[in-house]
Amino acid sequence: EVCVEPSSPQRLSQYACQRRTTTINHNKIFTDAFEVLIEHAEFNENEGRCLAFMRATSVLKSLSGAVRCLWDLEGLPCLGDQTKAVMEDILECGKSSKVQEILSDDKYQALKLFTSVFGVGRKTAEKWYRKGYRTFEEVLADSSISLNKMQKAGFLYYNDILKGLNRAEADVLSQIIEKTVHTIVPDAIVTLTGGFRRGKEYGHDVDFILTTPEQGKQEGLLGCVINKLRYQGILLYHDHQQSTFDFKKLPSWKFEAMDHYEKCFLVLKLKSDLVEVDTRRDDAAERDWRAVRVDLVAPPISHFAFALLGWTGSRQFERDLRRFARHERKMLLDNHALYDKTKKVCLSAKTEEEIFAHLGLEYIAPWERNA
Ligand code: DGT
Ligand code: MG
Repeated sequence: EVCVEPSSPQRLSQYACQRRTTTINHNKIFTDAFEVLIEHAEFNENEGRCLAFMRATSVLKSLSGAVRCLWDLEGLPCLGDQTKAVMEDILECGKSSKVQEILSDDKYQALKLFTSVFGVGRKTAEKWYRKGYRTFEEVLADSSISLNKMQKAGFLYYNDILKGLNRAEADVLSQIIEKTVHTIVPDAIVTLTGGFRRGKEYGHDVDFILTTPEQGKQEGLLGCVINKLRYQGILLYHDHQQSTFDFKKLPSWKFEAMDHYEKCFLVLKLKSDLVEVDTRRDDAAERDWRAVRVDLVAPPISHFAFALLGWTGSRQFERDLRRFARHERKMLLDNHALYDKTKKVCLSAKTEEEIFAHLGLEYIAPWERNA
């Protein structure tokens, strides 16, 4: 039985930026398993294994049907012996013994729990694990541990933030942010980005890009937005990072580093009278709001297209765009610019379409970037 389009395997590119991947995933049973293996490899700093499973996950997400047998994988890129062994296990027993082993591993469970707190990264989680802690109660009871501002907010609003948001809630937030921004700069451009721009139904946060038609006028905008949100009584947490952007610097092809635009990471109150917000919590506290995570990024208009392409994701799509640019085109791409190493020039762009064209890539729409 052929379950994957017969002609597609041979033509499928190894680069996610040459595939169209919607939010419909026919191979969730495999990709969910791989995501555990990816996280486990991340915790153990096994970069190679991590990358191998991320690429395999991305290929499976792009398929137009479910994989029913190993024969279906013939000719597909990025699927090595390791990934095939896990898939074989799942095809035969409905689950992977390797994944089951990780899920019941004490260290994996602790790191997974600790890194689910906003502001807690792998290193901090590892430190707490080494101290012998396995629960939040144990961490919070240790007076020698000093939490930073972000982690304090992370614990305070843990249940709310963990829940994330749906599309309707993201739309309400869009209206709030737009209204607030427009009282400061009436012609400012507010663009929803991240997972919701890719058509996802749920997200862990809502991401926006703010810019102004007049070059440079976006400077100072975020500070004003933060003040207005505070005045509205909906600002629960903010981390405002100033721009460290240098127009003369060449793009960095490394993905993991944050970009240099002015940005802020926020926790806002989403009121339930605005939308049917689910405010139920474990502690059953009576309140009419829920805490949600919002990111705002403010690039100058000259760099808007690069910022938008970079923040729309998915992360794997971004990684492969950069890898494709470097290996196939001798170009350096990041959230700020595209540099042609052969011609020794930066290629400017007003739209995402122009960036794809510079790279000699077919345009891939945001909802097809769920790689
Ligand atoms: P989610 O989890 O539903 O919010 O999903 P996304 O795709 O919205 O993920 P998010 O909000 O973490 O990030 C949105 C995009 O922004 C992501 O696809 C790539 C970009 N981005 C976020 N963090 C970083 C980073 O540390 N470095 C770089 N280069 N890009 C990032
Ligand atoms: Mg997001």
